[in-house]
Amino acid sequence: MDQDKKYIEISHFLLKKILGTTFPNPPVVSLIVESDKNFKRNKIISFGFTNRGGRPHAEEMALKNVIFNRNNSYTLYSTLEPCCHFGRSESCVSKILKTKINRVVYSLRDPDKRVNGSGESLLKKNGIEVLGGVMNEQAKKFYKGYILNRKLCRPKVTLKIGCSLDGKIAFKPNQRDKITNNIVNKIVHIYRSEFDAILVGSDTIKIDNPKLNCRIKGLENNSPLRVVLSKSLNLNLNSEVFKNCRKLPTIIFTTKFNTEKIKKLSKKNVNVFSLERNKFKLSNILLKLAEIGICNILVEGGAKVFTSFINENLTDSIMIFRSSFFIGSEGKDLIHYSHKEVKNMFALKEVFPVEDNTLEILENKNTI
Ligand code: AOF
Ligand code: ZN
Repeated sequence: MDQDKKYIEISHFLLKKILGTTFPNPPVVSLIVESDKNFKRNKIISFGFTNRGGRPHAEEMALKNVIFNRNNSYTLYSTLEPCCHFGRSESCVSKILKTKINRVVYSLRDPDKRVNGSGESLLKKNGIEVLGGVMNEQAKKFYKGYILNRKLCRPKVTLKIGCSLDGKIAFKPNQRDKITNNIVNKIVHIYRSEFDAILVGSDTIKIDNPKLNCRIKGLENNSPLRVVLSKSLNLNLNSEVFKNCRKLPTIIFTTKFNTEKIKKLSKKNVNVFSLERNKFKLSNILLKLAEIGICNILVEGGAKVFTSFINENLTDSIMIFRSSFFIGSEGKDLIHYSHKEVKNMFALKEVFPVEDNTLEILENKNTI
């Protein structure tokens, strides 16, 4: 039906508003549309989002308080195939079947093994008309992190880089310099709110001492979980990132076990994951993060961490905020790539002006 695309488009528009707010579950938007028997008159009578913490699911929220009229038809639109597993509560399919919904239209088949087409089959078996895959390609863009989590057991990795016109990230090694403008700062904070986690290396903690939260008014509660990589655990316990860890979950990956430092960090509510030296690899770290439900992770530095993500081919997307001045050869380089394939790994997708700076968005040509 013509209107199916229209309502799925509206759901996608609303989906953008809840990205990064539903960890550890995927964000979903659901609409209920009431129609007369000929589908000539149609109106949205309810909508729902996946709530914070991932439950209740969007469909449950949308179905709440709907009053069904015997003479009308009801279509439930959803950005994701409704679930059919008994999870933390009753499944959405089971809830839908208890109502007068006649049709279900969704965008992306749920890649979670427990669903993956079974939601659709169960609805059909019970006499509901189902149309799946509407605007599937657009949905895939929103759900790329979720798809990677469920299919490759790793989150979608985005590098966020601030650099000079000639690609330097500081005027000299081991110092923090402001390179991009103030609007870039605000944009970065808005982006942070859409991610499940931010990751940095220990040098960034030592040199920049960042808070790694979202400080835009109204989005403070959307701050992502913070992840620090530190083999040696040689970190100052008074660093900003170790403040407020009760409210803002903070994880460290290290190769140290049972040290006094770990005890002190645990007291501050920092979660420390200790890995054997030979297991301290980005692939293992990403696997662990995927297991706890992280689908989208923003890597904010520094150069060593960027270099590893690029060289190990674990980067899906790069956001480069570039200033309009050169730093020159004495500046600190962004990345030291180690093999030829890296040269052609990324495609430039979009460029936006940000006053006198630019934002370039690149995507890995080979990720699913
Ligand atoms: C839906 N609507 O709004 C969401 C869905 O831990 P549970 O029991 O909440 O289940 C999580 C799974 O539910 C998740 O992996 C995905 O398959 C699905 N998410 N499904 O019908 C929603 N968030
Ligand atoms: Zn559900």
